[in-house]
Amino acid sequence: MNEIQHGERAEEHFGRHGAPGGLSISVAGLTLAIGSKTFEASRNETFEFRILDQAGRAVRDFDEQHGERMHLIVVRRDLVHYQHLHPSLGADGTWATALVLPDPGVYRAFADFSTGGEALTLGADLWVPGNLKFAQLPTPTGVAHTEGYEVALETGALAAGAESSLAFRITLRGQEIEQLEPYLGALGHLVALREGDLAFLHVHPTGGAGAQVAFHAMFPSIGRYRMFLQFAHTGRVRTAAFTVEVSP
Ligand SMILES: [Cu+2]
Repeated sequence: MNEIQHGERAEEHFGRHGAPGGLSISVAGLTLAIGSKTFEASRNETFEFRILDQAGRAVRDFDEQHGERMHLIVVRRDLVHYQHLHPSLGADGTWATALVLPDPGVYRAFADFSTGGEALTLGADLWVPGNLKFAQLPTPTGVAHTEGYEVALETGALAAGAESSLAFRITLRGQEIEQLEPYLGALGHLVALREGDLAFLHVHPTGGAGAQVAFHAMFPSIGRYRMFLQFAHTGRVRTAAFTVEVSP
């Protein structure tokens, strides 16, 4: 695991450009260019995109982060239907992956990558026409359930602009699981998105053991955030989602 040193974190969280990631389709001369942005609900489609430089050429050299050269996060704008995919890179610089968008709505696609040593998260919207039913953000809670697992969030009060420690403990049928399995070079992967604009926070794994995995996160402002924890157990990746409230 490429553990990021403490002092470098603030810069990585906010980028060198002063803002959280994922809010823009173009940052630092690099632009996310997507193929078709309109999808049919529940249909298995191919999603293609490229990262273009200022001259409009597709970037083809990407650095590995957490064992992959591209992390693609897709979530509906009301923060349901979270997906985390690893597209493959074609020789011409086109990234491609199968993608199913389950229900109508507007989705946000985040391309999270590093090139030339610079880590960036670019974002663009995808559309699924149809009869829209938006979900309310669930109220904050310290426990989430997924596929029979209960995941408990152990943290103190979360404060804007300060580094927060987040730990998760995973039980199955009332018993702590014996050992989390490695996923993306750590014992889990966590993405936090801000309600209202879907600002994308970089969160770094800080360790863990047995049934517990821990992270450091920097929430840039007050407000509510939806956190998506992914962990591996019995050979499968599971996703648990939490709403948290960040105070001044
Ligand atoms: Cu990934």
